[in-house]
Amino acid sequence: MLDKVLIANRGEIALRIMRACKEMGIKTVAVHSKVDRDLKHVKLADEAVCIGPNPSADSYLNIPAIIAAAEVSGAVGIHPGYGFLAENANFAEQVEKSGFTFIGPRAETIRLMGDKVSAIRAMIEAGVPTVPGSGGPLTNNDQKNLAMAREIGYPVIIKAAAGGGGRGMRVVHSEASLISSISVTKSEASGAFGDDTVYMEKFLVNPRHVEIQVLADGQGNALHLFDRDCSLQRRHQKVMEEAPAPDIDPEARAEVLAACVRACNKINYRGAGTFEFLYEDGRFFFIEMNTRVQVEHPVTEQVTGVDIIKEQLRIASGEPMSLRQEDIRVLGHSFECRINAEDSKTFMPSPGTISQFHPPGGFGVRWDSHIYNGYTIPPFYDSMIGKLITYGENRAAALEKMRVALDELVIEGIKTNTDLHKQLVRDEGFRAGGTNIHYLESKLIK
Ligand code: MV4
Repeated sequence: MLDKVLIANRGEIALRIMRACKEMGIKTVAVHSKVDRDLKHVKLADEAVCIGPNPSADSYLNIPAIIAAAEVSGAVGIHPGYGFLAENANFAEQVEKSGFTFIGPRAETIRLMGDKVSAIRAMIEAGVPTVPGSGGPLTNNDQKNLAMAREIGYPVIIKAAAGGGGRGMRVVHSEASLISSISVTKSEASGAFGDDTVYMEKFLVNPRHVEIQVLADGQGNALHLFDRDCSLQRRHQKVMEEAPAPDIDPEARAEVLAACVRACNKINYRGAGTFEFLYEDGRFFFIEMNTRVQVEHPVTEQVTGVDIIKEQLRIASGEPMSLRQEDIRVLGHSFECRINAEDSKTFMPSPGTISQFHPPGGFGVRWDSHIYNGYTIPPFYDSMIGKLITYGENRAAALEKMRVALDELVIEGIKTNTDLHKQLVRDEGFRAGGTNIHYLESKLIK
């Protein structure tokens, strides 16, 4: 087992990783920016190293500083968490070349999935269902592109190969705007990512966002931990997630789960990963793969009983998978509300000092957060300050748990989005289950 792990992240996920390390007897090294010396996990770490000034670019994205901190502290492994350097193939490569263990997939796999065109190609080869589309980069041949869109059928969507997560994409509703949309998406992609490669897909009008969690040991053993629904989002930021995804066609689910495991084995995937799908009219369509642990991993942990972070640490230690697919079952239902320090009307970040804090509790209630009474949320980073997770024997029970837990949560001194969640758990449409990716934004406009 890894002896000492450096956690190259901050906030709730750094604390989550630290707890798993401590339970496994792994020593921990926290790295932090100047302002982050008061973070809860920094105080709890065996060692802490300041890696630079407050802007992420100078600290949490500073590869030489992080590798130097691993060297001086004697860490053997580096866990990237999510965001920051988690899906940076060059970072993974430099970590390994410096003699440390990157707690995640091989750099080559991160690169394969970071390029959305090569990711889709790999999925097609593995028999994972993808959205009808170009299946490769668009050429500069206007006539060919027009013919392709006509064949696929409008609306289509043009996406940047280097994009993902909603960045660098444009919907095209008719032939008249196809060619100009391709060139605008290309020049935006060139500016944003330094790569103007774009591809085309049929635009699905009312899909749900359903994703599948996988674990693989890189030694030929891959398994899935079933699915999550992450359709409730605003501007590509997820707001509330649940596991399992409600009201999914059982045959389509069984097929797609098996296909994801097949794909992991085909590319010799190592670590935790997530296959993102759009789900519409009872069918799954692959769009992207995330090669990291995700914010919403706790809902899967609640319904499967598998500690995903501990599994990441075991896999990185070189242990073969101890879990067996046939032992993994979904029992009950789980929700996660992302609690953000933001204005409930304008969604503007609301950093500041927490003057009163009372977390909710009780059977089936989990609070994953680094905040404490008197903690000051700095203005430099993401505004998510905690995740409230509930578990119940079925969807309705987990939702009632969430209603009560949200009413118990007290955070004063800053603005939070707690009221939005309180409205959502009482919303008839959401309570019925299975709402699509447009539901939250259409509700908010009213
Ligand atoms: C799509 C789509 C419809 N059709 N692709 C947005 C984020 C990125 N991961 C992919 N996204 C989408 N791709 C096709 N072919 C609609 C979206 C989309 C979306 C997807 C998941 C969750 C929320 C979304 C909100 C708007 C658009």
